[in-house]
Amino acid sequence: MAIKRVLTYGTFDLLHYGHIRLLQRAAALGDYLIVALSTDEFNALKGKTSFYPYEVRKEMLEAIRYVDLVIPEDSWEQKAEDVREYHVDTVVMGGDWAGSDRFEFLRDECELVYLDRTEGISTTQVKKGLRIEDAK
Ligand code: C2G
Repeated sequence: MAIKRVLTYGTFDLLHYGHIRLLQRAAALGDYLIVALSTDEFNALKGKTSFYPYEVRKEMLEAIRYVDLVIPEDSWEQKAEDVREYHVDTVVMGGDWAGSDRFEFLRDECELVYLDRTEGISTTQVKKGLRIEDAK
């Protein structure tokens, strides 16, 4: 039986249980989970500044049992190529991306699944809750 490969994208800054629950459910959809992690440069394109740099965010994701491989996400345009290059069967994202042009075109390349977000937690809330000054 062929290995089912799943791919998801994100910044995963200040890793929290909302991220973990997304990764856990994404991993359950296949046998191998790849996370395309936004680089610091790509975050700048997204208008985001992460508290932790790419290398730290990558290290933390690699420590999660549900994650098999972390690759860099450095452009909006790489997704179709990622799906082909890594023989991905399913792309999974949280529901805040449901119906987005950034992902819907992938339906020609693979299965596309949106999972419910975990309510009550977000990186922004963590920052506010811990009174962390916005990363400069
Ligand atoms: N997430 C979730 N529940 C939360 C917070 C986040 O399910 N409470 C999910 C998001 O829906 C996303 C993943 O966790 O699927 C990573 O969240 P972010 O790091 O905020 O990802 P984002 O900045 O949306 O990056 O090209 C796409 C982008 O890279 C996606």
